[in-house]
Amino acid sequence: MGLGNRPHLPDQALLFWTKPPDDMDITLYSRATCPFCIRAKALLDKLGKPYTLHELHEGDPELTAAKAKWGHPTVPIVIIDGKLIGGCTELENLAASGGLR
Ligand SMILES: N[C@@H](CCC(=O)N[C@@H](CS)C(=O)NCC(=O)O)C(=O)O
Repeated sequence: MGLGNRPHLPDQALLFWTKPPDDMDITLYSRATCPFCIRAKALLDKLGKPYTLHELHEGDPELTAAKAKWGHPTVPIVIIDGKLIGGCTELENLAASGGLR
């Protein structure tokens, strides 16, 4: 099916549709003690998905800048191919829909 004929899909599914999962460029902004961050990293590790990790501290300027840049007030901040996916919940939803195989 050509891309013009694709059914209506949410953004996360569309990401999977248009790009093979193995080519995904995954970046995580995280705090080491954050349970949601631990969950997100454990999921990616379990799936064997490589990712770039920015393990930061509360008040770290890089974390403050990332929250502002992506408009996402909590950690983890999950970026795939330069696009904000969301946090741990959205990452888990993406995985559950087959988008992270
Ligand atoms: N729904 C979010 C919840 C994330 C969340 O609540 N993270 C906490 C830390 S565990 C947080 O960022 N709190 C504010 C902060 O640390 O600045 C997700 O699934 O990622």
